[in-house]
Amino acid sequence: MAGIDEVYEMVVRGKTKAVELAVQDALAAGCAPSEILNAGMIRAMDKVGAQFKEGVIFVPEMLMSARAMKKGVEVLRPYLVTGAVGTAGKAVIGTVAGDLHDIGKNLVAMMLESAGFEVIDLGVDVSREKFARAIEKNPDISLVCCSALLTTTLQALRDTVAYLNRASFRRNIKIMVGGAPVTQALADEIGADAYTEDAAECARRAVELVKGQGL
Ligand code: B12
Repeated sequence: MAGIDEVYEMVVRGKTKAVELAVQDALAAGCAPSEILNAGMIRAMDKVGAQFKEGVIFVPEMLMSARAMKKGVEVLRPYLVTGAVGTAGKAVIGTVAGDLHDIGKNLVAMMLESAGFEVIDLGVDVSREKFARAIEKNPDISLVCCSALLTTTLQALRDTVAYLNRASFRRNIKIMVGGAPVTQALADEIGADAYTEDAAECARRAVELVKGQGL
């Protein structure tokens, strides 16, 4: 679909203003918001990642594409977020220590809000202690989501989940983990309650998990 290809191209090239227009055009042409996100923007970030790996582009270009995608998501947000905020429970989310990637984490936060969660977003580079403090301050939190995008920060993910698993509040919360290098096998190994590959599935699973907990 032409509209989505344009979104893809402009994100790859890091053209913030053009992405904004391309997303508006794609919506006006009747493209589904989820398609614009997945086949347009997320596919573009995969291309950008591959180009970085090949040494064709460097960190500044990756950053420009990230900014462009964020702009595109801003335009899409009203079409993706629909739910009544706060009715599914309270969640806390963050990207683990040492990791600055936040696009996927922000999408997860957005989808959780759409599914009715009130979301406390701790941002990026979040220490295990900071996650724990947020839960202690908000005893009504029923869901903790940890994102990790680097193979080098999978250890921080492991440490964070281990730390939360030892805490007295553990039985009141469900822990979800995700991010490109995370797998179901890793999630099982480190003692998280659930892993999903993408943000939309995360929100669906989160609702089930928290309901199952009877909170
Ligand atoms: C954009 C980007 C950056 C930007 C980030 C800007 C930002 N604000 O986020 C910048 C330029 C800062 C950056 C820096 C670096 N990056 Co970078 N980056 C990327 C890139 C191109 C895209 C990431 C992205 O946003 N993807 C799109 C989102 C939507 O996908 P996602 O995050 O995976 O999220 C989805 C799912 O994983 C899931 N999900 C995410 N979180 C969670 C959480 C839960 C609980 C659940 C259930 C699901 C879930 O849902 C999301 C949506 O459906 C990737 C390549 C790639 N394809 O991933 C490389 C990549 C991740 N980066 C890489 C590297 C090496 C780096 C640097 C080390 C480079 C350097 N030499 O400095 C630094 C590290 C900085 C740091 N300390 O974090 C490597 C990692 C390699 C590895 N195996 O570890 C990658 C894979 C590129 C590559 N192919 O080499 N990067």
